[in-house]
Amino acid sequence: MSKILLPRRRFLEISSLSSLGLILGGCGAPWFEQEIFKATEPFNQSIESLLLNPNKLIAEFPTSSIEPEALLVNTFNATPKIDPNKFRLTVDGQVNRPLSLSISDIQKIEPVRMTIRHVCVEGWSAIVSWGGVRLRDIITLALPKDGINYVNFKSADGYYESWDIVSALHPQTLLAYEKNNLPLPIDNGAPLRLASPIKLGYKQSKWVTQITLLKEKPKALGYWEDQGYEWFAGL
Ligand SMILES: Nc1nc2c(c(=O)[nH]1)N[C@H]1C(S)=C(S)[C@@H](COP(=O)(O)O)O[C@H]1N2
Ligand SMILES: [Mo]
Repeated sequence: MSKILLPRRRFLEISSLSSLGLILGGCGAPWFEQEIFKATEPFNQSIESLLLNPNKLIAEFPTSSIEPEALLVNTFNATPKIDPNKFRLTVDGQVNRPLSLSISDIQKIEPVRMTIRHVCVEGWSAIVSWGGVRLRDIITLALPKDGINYVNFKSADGYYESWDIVSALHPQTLLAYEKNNLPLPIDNGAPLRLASPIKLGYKQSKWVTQITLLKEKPKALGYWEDQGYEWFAGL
């Protein structure tokens, strides 16, 4: 997975402080240096071993194979209206540090880009380049408790999804804010959507507003799953 090329100033910002430091530093909290230090220590054996596990990476495509017209907008409710200045991503559930992140907080986390195939069960696919942050980086920031098995995602249009924790922590599972090297269009889920080469299209929630870490599988599995579609939906 290639890193996004950044202007030099931005690169220095990112390389000189950890993502965690930048975000917590923004809160002006006096305890933040101490917290950064703590977060580098093993905080959770099971999540930690998943993060260290050599996940099988899915081969990516060269950017020359992007199919700009092939990604069809597939939205089942009305496209939500989100004010990017007021937008917050909530991370809660079984975590030691619940988060409420603004777009600029999220853009301080190390950005990554990947070019992958998006596959919709309705019989189409598209090679797309996504840019954003690894979901695992957001989950790590929230200091997850031991024994988490599932992640629930709520979207601003009422869509909802749940994933297994292993897939959620896969290094190619992103919260994307760019599509094909441009800011993510509203119709494709701006400001933040899931993107991953390991799951079918309907697992990849657009307009994600809330991420909840869970020990138990939720009763409501997902918008399509609750109408009979497969839950794991791996590719
Ligand atoms: N919030 C939300 N996320 C969603 C959907 C939706 O209707 N609402 N549709 C899903 C389906 S079936 C697919 S194939 C992809 C389509 O993404 P796109 O509209 O960016 O092409 O989004 C998925 N995520
Ligand atoms: Mo889909």
